[in-house]
Amino acid sequence: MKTLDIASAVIGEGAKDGGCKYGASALLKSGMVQSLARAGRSVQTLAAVTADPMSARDRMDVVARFSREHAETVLRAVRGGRQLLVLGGDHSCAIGTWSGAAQALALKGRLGLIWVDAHLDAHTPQTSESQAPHGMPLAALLGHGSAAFTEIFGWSGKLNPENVVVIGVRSYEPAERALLEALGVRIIYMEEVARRGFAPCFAEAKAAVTSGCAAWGVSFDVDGLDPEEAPATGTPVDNGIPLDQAMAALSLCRDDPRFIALEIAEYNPLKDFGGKTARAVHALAVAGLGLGVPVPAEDLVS
Ligand code: HAR
Ligand code: MN
Ligand code: MN
Ligand code: MN
Repeated sequence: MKTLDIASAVIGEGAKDGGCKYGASALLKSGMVQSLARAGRSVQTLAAVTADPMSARDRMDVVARFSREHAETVLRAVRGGRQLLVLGGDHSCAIGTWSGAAQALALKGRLGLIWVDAHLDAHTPQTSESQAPHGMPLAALLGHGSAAFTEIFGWSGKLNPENVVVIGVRSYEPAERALLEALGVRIIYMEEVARRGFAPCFAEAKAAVTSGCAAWGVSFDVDGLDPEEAPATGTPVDNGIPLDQAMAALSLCRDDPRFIALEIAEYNPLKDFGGKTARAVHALAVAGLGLGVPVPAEDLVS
């Protein structure tokens, strides 16, 4: 079994409410390494990459600089043959995560990605009303938006539309839907998840993103989950994915040597009264990356 590296993406500057900046350190403090170790993984914690404070420069620049540095960390881990857990951070961290992963694969082949989220995250600076960078990472990875986001490592289009599936969506603006539809990205809206169950949708997504790809990963925005089970997130949206279904689905990542990284973003510990959402995040990580029987959320983190 590969060693598991944990990369801390210490960034909240991509969101209006910067509380996600403290997500990674809070998850480590609540025993993420121990949760994964108990699930049979040998874990190595990488030096955290931290975004510059906003006072220094403009929001887009902060995210661009952070993304380049975080992408290098991910590149080294994947090239070194390690599997990765990326702890956000607001979801703009995905720009660096998957740029680094795509660069690591380079000539080996394409990268597939399942994007679990209540949102589409497919804005460009031209279409975003909020101008919030965490609403832009998926567009950037597909080659659309600010060059500072799309051109990391000097090339654009880190993801191919046919190898991306977005699941759990229930809040978006028309322009981002139009972009993804024009590109042909498969979007599984929450109503379809509610009808079919999350695990069958995830299995379909896995088949799509792994076909013809050298490796694949999952970017999991905590707000994809139902806010009753995971309230501590920047922008909660009602009627989300049940935690038990998310755990069952993520266990489909296990034992696939091509599964290179799980990213969990948008956890805001400043809203996590009682640690309920931390428990949910631990459960997701163990479900996706652990060995043996998946551990119920209640048994993780005291
Ligand atoms: N679509 C909205 C915007 O662009 C909100 C998206 C950002 N929120 C997230 N991303 N949590 O998943 O402002
Ligand atoms: Mn998101
Ligand atoms: Mn979201
Ligand atoms: Mn509900």
